[in-house]
Amino acid sequence: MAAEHTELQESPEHTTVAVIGAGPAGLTVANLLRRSGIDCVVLERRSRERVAQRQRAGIVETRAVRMFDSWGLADQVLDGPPSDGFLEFRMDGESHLVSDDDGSDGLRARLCPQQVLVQRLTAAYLADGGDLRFEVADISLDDLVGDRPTVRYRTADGTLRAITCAFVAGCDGDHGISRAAVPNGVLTAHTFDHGIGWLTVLADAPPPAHPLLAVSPYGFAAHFARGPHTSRYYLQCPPDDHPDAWPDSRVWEALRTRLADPALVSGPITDREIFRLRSLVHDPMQYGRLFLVGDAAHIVSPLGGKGMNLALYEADLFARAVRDSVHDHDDTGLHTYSRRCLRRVWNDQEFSHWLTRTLHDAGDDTHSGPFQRGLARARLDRLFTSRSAAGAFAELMVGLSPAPNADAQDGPGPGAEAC
Ligand code: RFL
Repeated sequence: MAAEHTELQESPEHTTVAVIGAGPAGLTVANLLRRSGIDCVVLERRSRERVAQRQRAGIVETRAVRMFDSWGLADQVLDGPPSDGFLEFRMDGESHLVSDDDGSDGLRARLCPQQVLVQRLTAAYLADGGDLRFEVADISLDDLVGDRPTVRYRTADGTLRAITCAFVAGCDGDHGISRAAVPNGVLTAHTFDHGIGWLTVLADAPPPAHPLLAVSPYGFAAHFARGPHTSRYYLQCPPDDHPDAWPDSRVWEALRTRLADPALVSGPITDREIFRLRSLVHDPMQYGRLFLVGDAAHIVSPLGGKGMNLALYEADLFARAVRDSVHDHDDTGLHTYSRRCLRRVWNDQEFSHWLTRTLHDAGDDTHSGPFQRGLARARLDRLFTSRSAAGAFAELMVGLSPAPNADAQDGPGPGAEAC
């Protein structure tokens, strides 16, 4: 019974960084801190098995691959072959290949499903002696603007524990407790609802030759690899639609029509859900000694493949900032964290928004009318025929813009004062 467990069982532990959440953001933060010789504790509410099964993203972008490589972690945590760098746009059945070759040298994007990255980051962290506690409950954060925040939580057997720390990394996604611990009025939420739904289906079926985005009068559809024998598909649908309205036969028929591929090979569907395309940014991404990382601070609609990759970018920035503070007493990285993150967040939101609008408007013109349809098709035509338009697109795909030297010019971010 809860009343038996309200007593704190031990005096508080101390660590330098308490990391809340063991998704891509939290596990990357933890691994990079460990590599920097900085102690941390990761608290995750789910079991190791549940965390390791969450299938979402499929590509680690070029910038993130180079980031893992710079920490000596690329071989350990990235599975799968390099992406060949091509994206296929299928317009009313006509194929256009667009390359992500931005002219830069070095490692390129890797095909690596999110759950595989999470499994490998978990294994790397534990093999390195990392402290990762699964199935914790009732986490609360106190004294975030003081020198020593306190994290309280309950273990799986109901024992109440407390950890004091120098910093909290809030890596617990959109529905976590970290952002909720910030007092009302401190953060501003910028939201956008595209008014579009997507049915997403995971199936044991052959992946496409290239990530495939299809535009047609029947609505948007996409087909992505999620492993050598696994695919993820997306079908535009009304935002209030229900998965039960999409039996297998309807899914495969709609995919064959919209992908203009009557011979598309089907397979057992293992997951099916409908979600609304929405975008969200919280500003600032810091409150006192709490730093929000990844989906805890923002949601990017999936087109463009930026959500997980942004989380990896911010994890790197945060770990470097803590390293500089702890080892060199240099707090510049902490003070500029929010502003530097938000610069990239808005950059990626714009890319994702552009791609989302363009691919939906160019298809079914009942959605936004024939004028918007004409504009969207003109944008795609420019992408397929103009070398400079293709170059700008490639730069956004690989994740190397805005350039790091531009980051360095940023001043302290809002909300940085309390740290
Ligand atoms: P996560 O992955 O949500 O992990 C948060 C972790 O925190 C835990 N947690 C808590 N732990 C302790 N206490 C609490 N109170 C807690 N509350 C939550 C959770 O159990 C979990 O383990 O956030 P993180 O680490 O910031 O990573 C973000 C990415 O997961 C996300 O951006 C991507 O999945 C977005 N996304 C995609 N991103 C890409 O880069 N490329 C893609 O192709 C791509 N496809 C997608 C996507 C997201 C999708 N969804 C969510 C609509 C496709 C889909 C369908």
